[in-house]
Amino acid sequence: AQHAVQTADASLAAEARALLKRLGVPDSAFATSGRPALSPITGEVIVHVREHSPEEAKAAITRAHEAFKAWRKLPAPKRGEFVRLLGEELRAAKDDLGRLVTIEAGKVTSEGLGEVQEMIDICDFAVGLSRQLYGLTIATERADHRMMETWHPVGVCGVISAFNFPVAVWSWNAALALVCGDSVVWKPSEKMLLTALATHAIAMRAAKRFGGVPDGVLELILGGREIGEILVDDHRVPVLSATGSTAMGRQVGPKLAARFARAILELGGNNAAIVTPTADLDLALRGIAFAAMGTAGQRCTTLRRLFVHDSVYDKLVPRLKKVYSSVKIGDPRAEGTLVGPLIDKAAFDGMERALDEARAAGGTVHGGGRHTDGVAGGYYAKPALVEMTEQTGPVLRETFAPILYVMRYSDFDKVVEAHNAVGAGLSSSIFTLDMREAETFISVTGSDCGIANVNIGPSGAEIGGAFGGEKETGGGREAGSDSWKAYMRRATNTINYGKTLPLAQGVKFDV
Ligand code: UN1
Repeated sequence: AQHAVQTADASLAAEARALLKRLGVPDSAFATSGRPALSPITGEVIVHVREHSPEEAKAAITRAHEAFKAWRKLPAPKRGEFVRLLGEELRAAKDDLGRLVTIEAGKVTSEGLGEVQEMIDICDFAVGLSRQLYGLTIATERADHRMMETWHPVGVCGVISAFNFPVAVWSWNAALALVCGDSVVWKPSEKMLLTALATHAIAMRAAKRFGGVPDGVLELILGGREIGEILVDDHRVPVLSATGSTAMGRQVGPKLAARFARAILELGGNNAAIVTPTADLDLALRGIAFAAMGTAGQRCTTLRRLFVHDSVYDKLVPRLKKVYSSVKIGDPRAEGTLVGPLIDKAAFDGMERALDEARAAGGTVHGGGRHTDGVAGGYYAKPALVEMTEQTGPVLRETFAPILYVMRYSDFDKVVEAHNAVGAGLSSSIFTLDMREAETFISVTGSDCGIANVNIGPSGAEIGGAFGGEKETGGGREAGSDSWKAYMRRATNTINYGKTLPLAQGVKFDV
């Protein structure tokens, strides 16, 4: 198997180019002068992609703005029909697009496919939603009046997505925005140009089948930060969903606030789990391993801090160390690989730096360092388990790499406090069979995160729930539940069907 992987490397670029062709990406997307699109599997360049100029980006927003004017008039269930076709096209392309996610983002095969499955799931969700964009009818205090609310499309929805979920994040936003009657302009991570091009081509096929999708309803703009800024600054973009670091959110958030645009911010996480005395340790072990090492620690929901009760620490942590030292790291295409490459050298260096800081802060590091066996190029890291005596130094921030900081605790109230004592507030979990602990953890005095789980790790959320977090995570919610409301504007309507004009609050104004 080792040999097969080595020889397959020679054809990685060729395979990726064949996938792009099959997925319908036109040759005009590529130019030798463009930005190199790399695979983190080997670090090799697959192809050079033509990026957009600022003028082209502005023109795309203009097209989207014009398209919105027509799209908003189509009944929502009809818009849902387009999203249904998008889901069908994604189903047909699942294997190819999943494989391309593996090649471009370095995700292991099942996670590459899983990412496309999330896209399909949100399409299904949005199709149902297209017949459920309900407003309330409200009791009015005036006779012969009716009060109700209507939800209207809001305009162009900008989407800025990160490298780690290169296509799913677009779909959570786009599927909802489309049924809500918005048009969408997408600026993907400059590290993820190929999967973005492929996704756009898939969506264009669905649009063609649908027939009546106005040109510009879905736009893709490729480029670096300056292209993203155009989307952030353009007043014709009333809602912008941005996924990335807290540092990025600090730049984007105030700019959107200055022009009163709606921000859906999906920023950093520093997610924790608590393992209590009654925890099912077999289950906890698996939950922790997937959440901490899966996707090579590059999910915003990745488990980064683990609090283990004194009474189970010496049972759980040695087992965890064993799992860490035996987990299969390597080419994400190879069967059985659980941990693929980091996205690039900067990510690996960031991990090394955090581990040095942890050592300096008194931590004991198990694992870590570069994995080189059986891989040709790329930055593969050995996942690190770091025993810390206190929550300090690098434990307090997000390092986008497979590092799990482990700490002991003895008091439940204090551990909940420690759990919440970081900047981010995305996801969290508790492993316990004690009903009081479980309920307290998800209660008002428990976890302060947007996601709080019991006997499940913090990562791997389904699309049916609202996804997002509090504090430095940015407060945005995407995907399920009533997240759709962020993509629409609400009008409150009061209708007088009587012959007099009673005023609210009993005010008299007789002229
Ligand atoms: C992200 O890392 O950007 O819950 C999102 C999860 C996925 C989404 C992660 N459904 O892990």
